[in-house]
Amino acid sequence: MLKKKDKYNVAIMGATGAVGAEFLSILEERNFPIKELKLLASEKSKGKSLKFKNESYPVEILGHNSFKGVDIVLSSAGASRSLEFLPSAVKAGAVCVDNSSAFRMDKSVPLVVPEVNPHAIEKHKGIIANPNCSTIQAVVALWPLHQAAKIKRIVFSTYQSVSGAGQKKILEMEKQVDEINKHMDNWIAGHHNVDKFLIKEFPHQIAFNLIPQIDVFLDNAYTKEEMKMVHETRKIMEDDSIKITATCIRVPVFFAHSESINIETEKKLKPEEARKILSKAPGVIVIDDPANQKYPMPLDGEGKNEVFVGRIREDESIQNGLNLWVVSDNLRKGAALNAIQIAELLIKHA
Ligand code: NAP
Ligand code: 3JM
Repeated sequence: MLKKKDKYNVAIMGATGAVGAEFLSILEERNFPIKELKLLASEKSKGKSLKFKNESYPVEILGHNSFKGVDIVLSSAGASRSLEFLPSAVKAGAVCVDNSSAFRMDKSVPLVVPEVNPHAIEKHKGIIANPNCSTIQAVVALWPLHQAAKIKRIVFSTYQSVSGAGQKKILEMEKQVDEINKHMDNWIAGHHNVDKFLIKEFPHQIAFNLIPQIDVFLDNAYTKEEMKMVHETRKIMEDDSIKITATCIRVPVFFAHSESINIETEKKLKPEEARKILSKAPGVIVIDDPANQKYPMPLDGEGKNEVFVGRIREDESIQNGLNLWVVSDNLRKGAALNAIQIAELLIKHA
């Protein structure tokens, strides 16, 4: 349990990563009540320091003894590091908000999106899980519609940016684009493949391509990312009866994930009603003016905190169906911002 204080000792696990950078930027932006800030990463970051509020903070190597005196841990150093180190943080008395998939489906761990199920944090035993980036932006948009018309079935198709896979993947796409730009005069089919040595992080070339695989394949032929969306959505919306299927695609976009979402509802919901509900929903901005070619795009979502929804229209193939297009910055609402909002809820309830 977090004890009420004016300011808190905060540790960031994975501070040097893509999510870590957003943690620092959002903590500063929201003037989070920090007393002491501890930045944790791997051996590789030994000697590095990072800026926070114009001050330089040294990066420390993560260990089981890193958590003495820490009140809140914001963790984004991968699932295996969360499994290994968060129990030590809890033992030391810290409350942890974990960005990885390690504990999300654990029945004793709340999985929280503050706009949807803030009450769930109350039952925490030291760890609160932050959902997957694609799940977060989806449920922020779907929850108000579920409350109005009860969603029976969801079909997710995602278009996920490379930043969702970490800094090395961002750099890999940059290098591949650079390489292809060298041969810009050769705009004929068959000339847009990069050398094999430029493909290390993703299973295939990502520049000027799409990869229909995010995370590993499971026995049911879905990827783990796809099944994360299925299970996490049901847990957050507290409704195991919703039928869900997902296809997750990596696209050559640097920041912000986009999703085409098809829903079937119990009650009829007209597109104009859905638009009205969503325009009042917390954390949502509706951009839906097809006559003027206005709809959300990843470049609009980049660096923003909201979930943008557009292309709201009837699914004419069924009785009660809607299609939506949902865009959000995967490193902000999809990761760091949601985790910080959870920490703010913890403080409010302390
Ligand atoms: P990233 O850019 O690759 O950064 C990884 C971070 O983890 C770095 O700070 C790295 O430190 C640190 N790290 C790696 N191995 C470590 C070790 N053995 N000990 C201590 N620190 C270690 O990845 P990212 O995009 O920031 O994502 C980090 C994690 O956050 C992901 O693996 C995932 O679990 C989670 N994530 C969640 C969401 C979400 O949807 N909620 C979105 C993205 C990521 P060094 O720099 O020292 O190597
Ligand atoms: C997003 O080290 C790991 O296994 C992390 C893999 C990962 C995850 C995850 O499973 O935690 C990379 C990117 C996620 C996530 O949010 O689920």
